[in-house]
Amino acid sequence: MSGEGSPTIDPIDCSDLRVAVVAATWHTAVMDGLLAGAEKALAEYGLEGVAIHRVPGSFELSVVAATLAAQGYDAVVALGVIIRGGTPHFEYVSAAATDGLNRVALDHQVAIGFGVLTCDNETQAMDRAGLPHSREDKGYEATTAALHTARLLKDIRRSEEHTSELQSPMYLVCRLLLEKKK
Ligand code: DLZ
Repeated sequence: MSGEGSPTIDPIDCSDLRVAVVAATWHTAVMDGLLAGAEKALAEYGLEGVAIHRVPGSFELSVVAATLAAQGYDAVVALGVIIRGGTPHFEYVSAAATDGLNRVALDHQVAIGFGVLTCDNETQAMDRAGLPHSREDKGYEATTAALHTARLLKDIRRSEEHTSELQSPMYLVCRLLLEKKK
């Protein structure tokens, strides 16, 4: 996948959202770049003091994301770097992280920022890590995607609540009584 076509989106206020970051530890230099990108985005969107939970590898991201989602977080940003080696392990860890995080999003209806790089080598990963010479900043991108999705989910739920309030029998009776009084 190329980074071409990625949208430019303006920051929105997300200071009312509960957000957490879960980050793997493999490939330290790349992870440092992803984390810095995530922190930059969180600050731009009005979020301070967001907890960062470290897990050993990308395989462990999903279970921690699921626990955070079950605790009621609006968005969980997952960061990891998986680099292809000489064995099929790459495929298993990549699939576990991707499928696992997607499952958390759907099962908990929570915004998940997918900031897991799956690369052939370290150079490719460095190029996407938001470091001074990188072309892309996937930590920033994944965080902004999660925040915009969380905002949208919250807005949809609010308007749904409002619509069902307007349709409740109590509301309709009150409306009728008020109309009669006029
Ligand atoms: C084992 C492993 C390997 C080979 N490569 C990576 C990697 O490139 N990136 C990553 O985040 N984690 C890797 N891991 C560790 C697994 O994700 C996991 O932590 C271990 O298999 C222990 O469950």
